[in-house]
Amino acid sequence: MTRTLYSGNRNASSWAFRAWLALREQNIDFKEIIVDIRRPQRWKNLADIGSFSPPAAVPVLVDGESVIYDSSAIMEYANELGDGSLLPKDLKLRAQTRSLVAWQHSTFGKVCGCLSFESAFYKQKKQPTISEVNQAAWVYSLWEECLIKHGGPYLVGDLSLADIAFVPSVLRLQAHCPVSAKFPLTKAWMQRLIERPHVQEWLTDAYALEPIYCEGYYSS
Ligand SMILES: N[C@@H](CCC(=O)N[C@@H](CS)C(=O)NCC(=O)O)C(=O)O
Repeated sequence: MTRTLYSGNRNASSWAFRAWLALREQNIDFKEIIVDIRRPQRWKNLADIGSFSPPAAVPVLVDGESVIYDSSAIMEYANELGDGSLLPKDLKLRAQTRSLVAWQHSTFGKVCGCLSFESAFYKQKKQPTISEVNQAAWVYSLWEECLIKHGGPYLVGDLSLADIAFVPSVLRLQAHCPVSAKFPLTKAWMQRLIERPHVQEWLTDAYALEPIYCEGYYSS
């Protein structure tokens, strides 16, 4: 096995989760090395990653001589190594799928920014603020529109990179701001995503870990 994914702690690395999930959904063989990104060991461990991958972050996929860094590049690579089914054949639908992935990748972290991926695993959840509830409802309405437009069962029809990209956000948002009956398709889509066997595999490990508390979570 020459393919190695350097990933992160199951309850902390949302980016590694996306890359790992795309590889798994495409049945790609890989060895996994979990890099401990908790403080204080985080700095030394990521510096070590920096010795072969310029961003000094996880995930990184090393495939023979190739070093593929950044979750979105790994997700695209997984799709191309596999059967290509995670991007639609139709040009415009493919562009829309990539737009959703790019949105998640670029600015989606600002949506309920204090509700981190780590916080999805806290036993004691904080009460969301009104702003967080409104932001989550706005996102749910946009997901609902996608599901109506493309007919489901996933955001652009069949399971795609867009669904995979949003899994960590689905977990952190729904853990704090449950979807209302106004968005039935979104509610069913979230459930469908979470129930996927590979998602469950990651989550079983994540819930078994000691939570990682983020500063300011309970006071924001
Ligand atoms: N854009 C990168 C983000 C990766 C990232 O921020 N990973 C975190 C762990 S979840 C990390 O390694 N951060 C180290 C740092 O930013 O210094 C990707 O999609 O892979």
